[in-house]
Amino acid sequence: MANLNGTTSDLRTTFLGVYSILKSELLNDPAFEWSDGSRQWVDRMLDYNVPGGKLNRGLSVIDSYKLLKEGKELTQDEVFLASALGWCIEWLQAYFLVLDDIMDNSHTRRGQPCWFRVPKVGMIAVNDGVVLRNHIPRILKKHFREKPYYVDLLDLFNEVEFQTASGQMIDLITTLEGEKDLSKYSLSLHRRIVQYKTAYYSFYLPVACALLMAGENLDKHIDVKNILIDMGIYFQVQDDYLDCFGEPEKIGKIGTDIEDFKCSWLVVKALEKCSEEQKKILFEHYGRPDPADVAKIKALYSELDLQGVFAEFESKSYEKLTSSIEAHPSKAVQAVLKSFLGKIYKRQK
Ligand code: DMA
Ligand code: MG
Ligand code: MG
Ligand code: MG
Repeated sequence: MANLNGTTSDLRTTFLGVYSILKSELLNDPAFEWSDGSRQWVDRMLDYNVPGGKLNRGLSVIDSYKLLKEGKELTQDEVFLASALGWCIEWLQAYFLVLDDIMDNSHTRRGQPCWFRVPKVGMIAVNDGVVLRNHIPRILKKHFREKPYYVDLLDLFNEVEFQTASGQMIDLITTLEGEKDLSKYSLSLHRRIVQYKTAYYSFYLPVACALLMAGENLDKHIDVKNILIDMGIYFQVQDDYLDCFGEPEKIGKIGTDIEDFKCSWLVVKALEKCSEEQKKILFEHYGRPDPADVAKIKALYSELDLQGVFAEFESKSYEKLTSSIEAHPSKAVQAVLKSFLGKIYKRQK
């Protein structure tokens, strides 16, 4: 393989090189009798769903591991292993997104039609999601079976998957309550949903992978975990904001939260700020598929200056997160957390 130290190629290129290796291993997995057709299907399904995102989560494993090693040059082997763990997170994300787009009735993802909307895919996408999920333990078994932290890795991925699936469940069943009475939506309900559906897998998991690789015991890093959870909550508030106010060309997806009756941060803030008159509009037009209803809700959000409310939330969150990071005793851990925060602050995609 080319260079794994990133001296002649940048980290992203190296990382993508590891994707090709993992993919070809999976396409030749001896546990299955492959045919050309099945191999081609998985090949295309992986290329469509796994590598096309920002790769923030995956790349963070390598970044974090480097910072934990305090700048010591990583060996080729360490770069490969950290990349493989990064890809396991990208696989986990692909699995959740393929299914999330079906459940949210979304149209586009990463600038292309959602996988289930591709002709001849349809509900085969459900099983593709399950296949993606099953690739994770296969990658871990192939590359980490002999490591002292193998059991902890498996346990970590299982725990985080359970938390994420539970978060997705409450994201979905909360809309049933909202349809009965929109005023049930609150900031604490929102926080619970986004903590579980987003924060654990997007923020805690990459750093936890790096910590395990560095030989650390995760039970000793509860404080790091708590900061990462808060960062994840902030990240999902951004996602909710961008669902309505982001540019589809930049975020690569068209928002559906209003149509889907979601307990979005925006609707919670709107409920907090609205007059009795405005509340009527909210109750009448939220959660309806007609673009005219959606437009009424968006106009109300602007009238309530939710852009301004969000801008304030964003800078407050940044200040709070920065001060909790600076209170951490380890400079290496501070660097990991600051690098993460820097990547998402004021993001537009
Ligand atoms: C998605 O939340 C969470 C997971 C676990 C995929 P979301 O539906 O708001 O995400 P998106 O806006 O990307 O569809
Ligand atoms: Mg979604
Ligand atoms: Mg969703
Ligand atoms: Mg969203």
